[in-house]
Amino acid sequence: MVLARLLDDKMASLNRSGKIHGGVFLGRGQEALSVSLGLSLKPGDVFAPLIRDGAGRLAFGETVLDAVRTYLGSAQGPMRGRDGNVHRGYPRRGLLPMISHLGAMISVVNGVLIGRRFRNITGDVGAACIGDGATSTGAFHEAINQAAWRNCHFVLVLANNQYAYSTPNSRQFACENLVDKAIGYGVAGHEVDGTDLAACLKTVGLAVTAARQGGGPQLVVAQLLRLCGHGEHDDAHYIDARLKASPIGRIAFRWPKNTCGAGVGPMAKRPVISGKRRCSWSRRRSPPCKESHRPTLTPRIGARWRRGI
Ligand SMILES: Cc1ncc(C[n+]2csc(CCOP(=O)(O)OP(=O)(O)O)c2C)c(N)n1
Ligand SMILES: [Mg+2]
Repeated sequence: MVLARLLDDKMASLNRSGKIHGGVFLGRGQEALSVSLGLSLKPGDVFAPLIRDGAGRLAFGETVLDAVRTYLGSAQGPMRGRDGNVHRGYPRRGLLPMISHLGAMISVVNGVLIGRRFRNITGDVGAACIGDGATSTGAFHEAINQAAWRNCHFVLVLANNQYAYSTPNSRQFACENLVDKAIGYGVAGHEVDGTDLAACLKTVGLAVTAARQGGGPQLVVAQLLRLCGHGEHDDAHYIDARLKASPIGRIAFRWPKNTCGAGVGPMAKRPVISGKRRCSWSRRRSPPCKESHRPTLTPRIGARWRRGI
């Protein structure tokens, strides 16, 4: 975790000094979850990390040199200088190069696992990482559904870092807790404090073991906070400076409700973390799908809604 954080800091500094061109995307605050997944997988397993999974990559066996060489566009890097940052990978070693952050890798991992099954190779686990934002995409829905009915040896690790770019969870989805989605797809759901390394190692380890033993797909939802912007081009002004300066962001979930965080009960329900009070918009918000509960519709669209157009 420390190595991953140091590497992230170095990449950010190289970016600021103009040595790295293009985007730099960091995993500050997400290391415990990411490293737990990397450590829980074995050689032969398939791992599809995302832009915030530097720690998991290192734990799975990627070298610091490969990461730095890719960012610097070196011909000696794994992508031979043809990719600038986070799309690097080694398919033969089970570390898949990512396509998109928004759920695209789930079906890729499904494909690898199903392909192996056709060749009678079983016992391997496939793992993909996504963020809260990805759960609103069709790619997520289609792929988790496919993994479920195919009963893939699959672990989907969801880093709920409270934002997709600058959009807080309260404006992304209406469900109370993302782990509730597991039951709708018929997969096992686990919830964990993503700022607690011991808890992450235990929960992710259990999920990987369950998937390996044929227990079907496992969804692990971790509550944590992105301690930086979406990329280094984003100063994350919408996140409280005290939280960004904290080492792992845990205080975000310890602050009393309706001040700056949501408080960690069993798990924080809807932590909208910003300098402001917990978003009044989310408290005023009504359950979806009822005509009378559509306060945000303009009168014109509201009329159309009522006419069913
Ligand atoms: C299909 C698609 N649409 C949009 C994007 C642009 N995009 C990249 S990351 C991102 C937000 C992701 O948020 P989240 O899933 O919460 O992950 P986080 O960045 O918080 O780790 C968006 C909109 C994309 N990569 N692919
Ligand atoms: Mg997010």
